Amino acid sequence: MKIFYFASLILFFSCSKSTEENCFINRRDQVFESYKEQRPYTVKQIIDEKPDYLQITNLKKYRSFKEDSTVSHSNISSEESENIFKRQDKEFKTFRDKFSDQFLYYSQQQVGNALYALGRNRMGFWLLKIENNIPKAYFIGLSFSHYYINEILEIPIIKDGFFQFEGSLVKIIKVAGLPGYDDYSAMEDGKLFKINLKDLMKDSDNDGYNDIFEKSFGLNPENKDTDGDGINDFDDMNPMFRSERNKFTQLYELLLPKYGMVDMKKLHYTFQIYKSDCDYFHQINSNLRVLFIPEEKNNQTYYTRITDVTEEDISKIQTNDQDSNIFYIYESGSSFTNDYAAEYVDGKWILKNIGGIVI
Ligand SMILES: [Ca+2]
Ligand SMILES: [Ca+2]
Ligand SMILES: [Ca+2]
Repeated sequence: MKIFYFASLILFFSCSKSTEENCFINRRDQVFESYKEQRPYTVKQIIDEKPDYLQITNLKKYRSFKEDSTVSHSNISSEESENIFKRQDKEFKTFRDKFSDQFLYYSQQQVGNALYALGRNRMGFWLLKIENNIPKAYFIGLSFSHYYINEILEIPIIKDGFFQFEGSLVKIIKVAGLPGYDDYSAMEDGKLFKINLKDLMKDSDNDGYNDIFEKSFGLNPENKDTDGDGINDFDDMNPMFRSERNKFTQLYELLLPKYGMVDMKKLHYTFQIYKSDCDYFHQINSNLRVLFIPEEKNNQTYYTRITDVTEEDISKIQTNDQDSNIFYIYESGSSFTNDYAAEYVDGKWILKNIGGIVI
């Protein structure tokens, strides 16, 4: 009895404290996460931790990473990227019509009634399929921190019930002092990767996202409606957490990126991903799809732990000792930070940009 009481007391304190701790910070404590060099995986580690559904064999003849990756993805000029989009528009018109510009498209193939392609976006690689005019995307769950898929594939991507592609095992080294710059190199070339289509397309709860996607990002593959708010994962703009409306959720909503006229509801495979344990942030009503990654590495999924999928962060909220209506908050990306003072007046936030850095 005593033990039970004690345990529940701890639980009570840890719960009631957590929103405070996870959302607010004292001004002097606010420091940038310092750069930590992470040691890249070895080939053995990649193979040991590879997903069960993935088969890897060695090829005798192959296109190397060096031959295939003539331009690095993170460092192309705007002119080059414009050319890529023009080429994409022409070659992959059917896919762009259905999926819009949610992906970069590679290697399409017609199989019976279905048209397939390999897609890549910020979150990772996908198998795309258009059948009877209906587009579907299946997340592959292979981190680009470990796997490189050739942009030019010389083999059919669909064969004998398998999705197959050639590529390399790679490593990414983040370069200190150059945010957003990744040094990307091959450890072993000449790999053939194969995934059974049945494993890849498995959608246990039939909500429109394959199991691999849901497991990779921490959604529930056995439940159509992970957060139980009555909106299925596929249609939910914030599928992990129930939305609430209060002062601080409103502050976080104000800091979300704006995409103007684009109807983000139609883009089911485009998510903004944030690393945060703050309940108020989790509870936002969002116009764009959001997913959250726990701050502690141990609580993250395997996929998000090894893959850099966050594009920007929004900080905890700093309080002001002198004025309880004024708060400070900042947003940061790989090459910028914006600092704001936020004042809550008559049920509304007034945001003032008070500084920032652009690199
Ligand atoms: Ca599902
Ligand atoms: Ca689900
Ligand atoms: Ca939901």
